[in-house]
Amino acid sequence: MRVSLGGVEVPLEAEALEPVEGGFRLLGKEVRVYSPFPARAFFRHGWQSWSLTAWVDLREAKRPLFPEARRPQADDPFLLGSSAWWGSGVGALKGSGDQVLLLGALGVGARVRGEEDLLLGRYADGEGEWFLAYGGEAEVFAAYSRLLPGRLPGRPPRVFCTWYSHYTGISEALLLALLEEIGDYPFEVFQVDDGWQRALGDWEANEKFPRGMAFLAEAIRRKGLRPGLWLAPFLVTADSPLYRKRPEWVLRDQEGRPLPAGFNWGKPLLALDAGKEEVVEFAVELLRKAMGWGYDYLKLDFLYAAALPGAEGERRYREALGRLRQVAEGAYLLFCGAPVLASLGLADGLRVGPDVAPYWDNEDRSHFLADPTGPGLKNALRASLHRLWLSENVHVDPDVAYFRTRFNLLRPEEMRLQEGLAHLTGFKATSDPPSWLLPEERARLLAFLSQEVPVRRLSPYRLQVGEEVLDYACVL
Ligand code: 9PG
Repeated sequence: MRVSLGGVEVPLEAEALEPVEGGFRLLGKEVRVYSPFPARAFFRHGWQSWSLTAWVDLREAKRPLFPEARRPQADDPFLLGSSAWWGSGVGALKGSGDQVLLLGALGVGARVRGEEDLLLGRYADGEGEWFLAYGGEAEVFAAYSRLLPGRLPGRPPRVFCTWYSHYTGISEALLLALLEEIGDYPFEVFQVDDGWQRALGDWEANEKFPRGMAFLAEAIRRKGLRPGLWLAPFLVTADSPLYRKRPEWVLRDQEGRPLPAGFNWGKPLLALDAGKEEVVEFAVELLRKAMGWGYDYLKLDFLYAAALPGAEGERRYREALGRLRQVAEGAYLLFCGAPVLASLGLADGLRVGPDVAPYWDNEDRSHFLADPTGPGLKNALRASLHRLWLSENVHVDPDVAYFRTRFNLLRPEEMRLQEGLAHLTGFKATSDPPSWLLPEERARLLAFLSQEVPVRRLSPYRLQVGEEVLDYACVL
């Protein structure tokens, strides 16, 4: 069959077809759409928060991400393993002009492949619906986002997050001192990140938190802030007590070997099988426990583990996370390291890029290991910038902004680019302790948190933020 889209004829193969606002709705386990123009670039949508999301040049050879052990933590391993360009759920083509052809799944568990003359969409299992559109980049992505699930609880929060200054080096004494320090700034959430727990799977306060997590939550509340806590509910390592106690909870391959779930903290990671009722109950109890301590802002991290091996696991993921959403109805859930499209409608906030870091780029990892998912401002900006179209579905979290020059290799103009995304999305977070800041940096942090600066999108990759024009061409 063929359809007429924005004045051009587009041949396609699908089981059914109907016009909808802004394009067409297609049906099929596999659909093929033939491009009306020779495509040069493919919008490659990464699977989870940290995955590469950008326009890629179709004429350039794809380089395999190295080492293989990191792949499950970087993206849907299928996307990385194929020699063709595949994206997660949605893909788009661009030629020499401004027009874009977009094919996006309306259900979970789909992938889209891009070639010079073709967009091929495929659901991992079963039939599903698709959206097809042709037009300006902003318009086609906006039309797609309107058909996806959403949940926008008020405006995004202003967060002090402990990760990007103290990393795992946090303790009760240090956090109590930090709470004193930030008292004069209009934060709403004080979020305790990784470093408080005994081990992955062993979610009790470690010896650095002698009075326990409920005590800390109470101290945070007394300062007028909402207590936030980091959790990775579906992750364990081979030396986790939970793994030794419940080896049968771990996600395994056909041969019964634990499925690799990435590599972090210097160890290989394993995933809990979110298809098992006991595992979901464990996660439910974990959230209940954290909320019982007084935390009602939860950063649920490394969530891709609940969906491995990739698109095939997204239905299971959505069911499990739907259960967590129910028990934490009143809490703010920030999803991180999470399959992006499968999280819509469940997450309040969603990290849409890799971690920032106080440097621009780790070239060894980004370039020589062909891994664009590692911490660094360049990688973080690139992915976040290409996911701003999700802003009507979820609070888009571009990660924290930096104001400090202490312990920081970033140049001021690089930090501004990150600050610009925070102004645009409204998700304002930092990890900079005021005591690390110079007087003018403190003033800038205060203005960042307390002022609403008008933001105008001059083009998809240029922003006017207040008086300043920010050009993101350096990360494209
Ligand atoms: C805590 C951190 C912070 C951070 C999260 C997540 O691909 N990687 O190597 C990789 C490592 C760490 C990481 C993300 C990716 O960080 O995004 O905000 O909470 O965990 O350990």
